Amino acid sequence: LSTPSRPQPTHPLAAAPVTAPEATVDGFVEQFLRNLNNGRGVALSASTPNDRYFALAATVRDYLMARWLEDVRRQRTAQSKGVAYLSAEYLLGRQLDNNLLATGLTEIAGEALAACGLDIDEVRALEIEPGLGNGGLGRLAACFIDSLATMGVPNIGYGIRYEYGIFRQTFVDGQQVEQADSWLSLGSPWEFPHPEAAQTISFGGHTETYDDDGVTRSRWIPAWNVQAVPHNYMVPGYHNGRVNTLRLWSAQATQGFDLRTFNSGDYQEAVRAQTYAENISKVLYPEDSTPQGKELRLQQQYFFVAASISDFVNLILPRDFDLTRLPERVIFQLNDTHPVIGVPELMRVLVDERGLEWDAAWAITRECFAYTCHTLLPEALEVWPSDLLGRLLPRHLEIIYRINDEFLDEVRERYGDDEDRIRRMSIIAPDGAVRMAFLATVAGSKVNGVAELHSQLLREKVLPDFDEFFPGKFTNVTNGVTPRRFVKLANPGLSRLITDTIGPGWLTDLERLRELEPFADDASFRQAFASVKAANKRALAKTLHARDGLTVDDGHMLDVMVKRLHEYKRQTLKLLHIVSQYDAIVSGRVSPAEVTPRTFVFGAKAAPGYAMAKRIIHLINAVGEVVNTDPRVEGRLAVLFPPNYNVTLAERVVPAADLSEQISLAGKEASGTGNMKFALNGALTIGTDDGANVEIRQLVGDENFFLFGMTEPEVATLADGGYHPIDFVRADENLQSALDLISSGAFSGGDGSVFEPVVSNLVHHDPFMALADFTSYAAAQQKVDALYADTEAWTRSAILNVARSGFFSSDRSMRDYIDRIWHTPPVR
Ligand code: F58
Repeated sequence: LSTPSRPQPTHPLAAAPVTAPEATVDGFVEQFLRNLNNGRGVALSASTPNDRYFALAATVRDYLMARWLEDVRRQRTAQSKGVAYLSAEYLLGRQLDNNLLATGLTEIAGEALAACGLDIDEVRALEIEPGLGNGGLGRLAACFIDSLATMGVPNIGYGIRYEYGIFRQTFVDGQQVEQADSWLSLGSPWEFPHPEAAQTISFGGHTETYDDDGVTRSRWIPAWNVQAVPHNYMVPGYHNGRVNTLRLWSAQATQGFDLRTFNSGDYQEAVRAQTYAENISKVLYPEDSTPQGKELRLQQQYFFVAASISDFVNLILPRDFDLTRLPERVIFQLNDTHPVIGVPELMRVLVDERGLEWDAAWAITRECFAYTCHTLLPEALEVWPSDLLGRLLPRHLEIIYRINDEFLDEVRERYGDDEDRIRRMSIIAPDGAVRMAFLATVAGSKVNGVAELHSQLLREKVLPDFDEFFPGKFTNVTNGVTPRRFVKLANPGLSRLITDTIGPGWLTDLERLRELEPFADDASFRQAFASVKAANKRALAKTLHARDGLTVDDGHMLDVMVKRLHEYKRQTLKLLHIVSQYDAIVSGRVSPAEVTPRTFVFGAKAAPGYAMAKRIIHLINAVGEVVNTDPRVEGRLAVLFPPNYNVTLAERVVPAADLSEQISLAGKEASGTGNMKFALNGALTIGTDDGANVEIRQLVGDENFFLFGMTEPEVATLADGGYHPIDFVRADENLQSALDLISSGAFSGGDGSVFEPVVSNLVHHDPFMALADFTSYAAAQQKVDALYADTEAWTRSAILNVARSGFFSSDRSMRDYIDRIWHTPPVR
């Protein structure tokens, strides 16, 4: 059948390429007003702030549109390999400023709005950031897609359009209370929904075999399905005219599904079914570091992965594409184990739907996936009970069993009947659960950790059998952060100073920051650098005052710990040190005048079900309340804990910080990425030899980094010999006294029982050895004070941190992925 031919366009405009509005103030004003009038249906004089924000966003979109359409076209016609990044989380942050920056229209937009009698700062303040991620893993995905667009690498990011992102955190009496994050309530100007292009995603049911011309084949007879509606977002490169796509899927009930029930008269049942389907993309799981073994989560994972694979294979590739050549066209990068169900899904598509032989399909699949691991905590490795998998995805479970059988045959061939090893390496655990990290490792062409130390420990401690079995499969790619958002946008003052000093170009070639090194010895540069830092502190003070009514004192060192609240990250270690300093003052051991004035800033969300983490938040707030108001402190110490730490706040806090706290127990933090942002913005790090701290210290130099604590092998030795935290309490009277002060009820109105669970957990268990590292931490903090007292020396170190941190650009991470894992064409 040939499709009936359509009449060809005759109007010259219909055939002309799409063009952008004129990049002038007049052009911008005209487009802005058109969007306000035609897009929002209001006159400027009658517009609300939200109307103006939407019209401004639409205008920026209009400038990007021609490039986007061109890149989408290019991607479809390209013969070369692209990257499909599969991630359950994207912590994007605000879009407006980033997209203005990418187009180079920041100044024009400001002038255009001013010419309309509007203040662009007021308009931009209305944007609600899409918090579609928990923390580092989600933010990393956002940095990576920014870098790929900036480097001109064809990429599509796939994920879930959660209706509710990470919860909004408030404090009530110092305790965390979660509120729903209805980020879409006023609409979302950056997305392009395409309900007409929805994919049908199936679940449940059973499998059966059938005879296909003498060959026995399997097929899946699902029980129910939902629609996956794509929402497209532009991902513009910086000043390069490229725009990639982020495609987030939203779940919608299939019409036929509820209509059947409705026709049979059960309206409520029909609505219930619809709600059930749409729940899939309703809310982001707020767990960090440990996964939730919930059915809905598995539904989410399969939902977005199946939609994404189908999108790529059935829609992006030409219809007649020979799938044996799929590895020449795509690499599916698995952002942790959340998308690993994509492995059996691609097998199902190739074997059941496209009729390929199993072996051929497996060869293709193994080339098309690569897996990034982001953790070292054993409890964080995802497993799915086989009964759950069998109920929700019966065909996938069969496929996983066969993958495992064939893999274990290979293991037997190599090692004989080493049953111990076979049990250790089986994708199916003894209790029948499916170990997703093992499946990813067996299927992936490459497996990478996210910092040198992490990759080493991954090979040696988490997956040693697999490292031995698959030589060359394991590699490292150290994380990075995008300098566009975290230097240029977040720190315009520093960016200007850098450009004035070394010229432009560093923002896409961050190693060029090295050229700043000689200026560390230039007094006038140091002066300029220090005044940028001071201005950033004032800006943060203004933000915190307006946002939360908090006060930041002038002249204080800003000592910052912002990250998810988790015991392994050891916010308690920092808190114990604050308490011990307070204790030293109120007990008269030191006079306030001897204490370096410091403001401690915390930012942290606790997983709603993580009771200990929530108690620690409560304790931080309680300590803050006492320390901040005790006249004996004479204002030398202050503890600030602005609620709801998010990307938007990070962009304010990071450039203002003097000291960056990266104090996890060695061997627990896979990489960290906040650590990189701080170093790039001229904060000095106090940190353990953990994650990417190791590489930061190597690059910036020991003398510009405050190292403390046990190394990973020392941690292992202490654990092996039996760790008794009480021994460390007895050995350090400051520590003992700080713990006693908490136990006495000094921070809980005299009631020592309130924080007893925190204290006793530390003294009796201390699973992350905070007490063992306390003495060393306190000593390192004294060195901090000493250096800070020498302003010139401190500033010199801060400058060297900036100059030597260019390695931590996510552009470099992307180059490493390309060279070591993706083997996509070289970047032009
Ligand atoms: C983080 N993982 C690591 N997981 O903890 C951090 O060291 C690393 O820098 C970062 O990834 C990027 O590589 C992380 O953020 C999660 O948030 C998962 C969310 C879903 C459940 C399991 C944890």
